[in-house]
Amino acid sequence: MVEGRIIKALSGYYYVKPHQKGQPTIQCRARGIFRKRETSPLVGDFVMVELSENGEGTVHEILPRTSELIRPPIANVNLAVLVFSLVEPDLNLQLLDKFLVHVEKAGLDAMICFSKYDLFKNSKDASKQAEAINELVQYYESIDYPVLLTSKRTNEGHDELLAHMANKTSVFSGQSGVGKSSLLNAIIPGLTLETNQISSKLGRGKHTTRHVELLELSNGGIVADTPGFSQLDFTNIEQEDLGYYFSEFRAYIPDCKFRGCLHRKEPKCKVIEAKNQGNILESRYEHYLFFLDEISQMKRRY
Ligand SMILES: Nc1nc2c(ncn2[C@@H]2O[C@H](COP(=O)(O)OP(=O)(O)OP(=O)(O)O)[C@@H](O)[C@H]2O)c(=O)[nH]1
Ligand SMILES: [Mg+2]
Ligand SMILES: [Zn+2]
Repeated sequence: MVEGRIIKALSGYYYVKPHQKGQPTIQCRARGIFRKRETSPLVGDFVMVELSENGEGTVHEILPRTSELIRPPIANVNLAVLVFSLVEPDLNLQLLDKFLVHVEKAGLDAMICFSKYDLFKNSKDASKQAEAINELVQYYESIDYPVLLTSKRTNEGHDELLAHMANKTSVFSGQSGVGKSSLLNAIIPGLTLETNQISSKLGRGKHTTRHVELLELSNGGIVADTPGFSQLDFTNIEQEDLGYYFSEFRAYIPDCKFRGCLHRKEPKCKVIEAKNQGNILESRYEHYLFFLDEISQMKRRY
């Protein structure tokens, strides 16, 4: 048996890089038993591989995971880098807050890259919006999510981004077309991931990246490029728990008058008070209410 890490999954094959230096990557199938147990190997998994005579292998065992994300599908990452473009496609704060809920639930650290900063600065209402963007950066930083303004053109934010990813496994996630692969190409010398213009008619990306793949950084970090997506649901989150995944709500929740307070209209709700006093960002609170409804509607459907 060879021990290694799945660095790529594509068309039913898993590509395993052995831990032992200098050994070539092994193309593997998974054992049928995984399907029956309803777990399947994920990129990022540490696995035991059985070699067959033709040089291919079989993923025999998945070693215990330290973390796991369903979207994008990946295991054993420490840091989620949420890439959200300021323009083209337009900044989608609701999706950003949704990602953050999932990342909190999975117990990962998160940071935010507001990408295409060069395009934003050249856009016609940049001066009008600069203040709003600045406030967003400060707010998310204040709740412990580092924020960078990045551009593949000007290299802004690249050194800081690399520093955050040193000696960790990170995953780039965000909608199609926000520039995940472009940013990776810009920060990793020699890398040529495929990228594609966004559709001018629809204003969104064309789902260029189709698989998850781990890439090595020269600072001991490993980073995954992933396919963009915009659908993300809450199948595994209860209404009562949602507030805890909004990290800045946590400090207020124990002081709400009612146990099980959903911070909707309840009297003496400390979360609502904090929002009214300007300590919780209005858009974060609105997204919280929106997600609460989404969860209750999903429950009714099942
Ligand atoms: N001006 C400018 N264009 C950018 C920047 N980053 C990405 N782009 C462009 O945006 C388009 C989409 O970039 P991709 O890197 O393919 O986006 P992606 O997030 O990997 O998209 P998927 O693989 O579909 O999820 C390409 O045409 C890029 O050249 C940037 O910082 N500035
Ligand atoms: Mg891509
Ligand atoms: Zn409350």
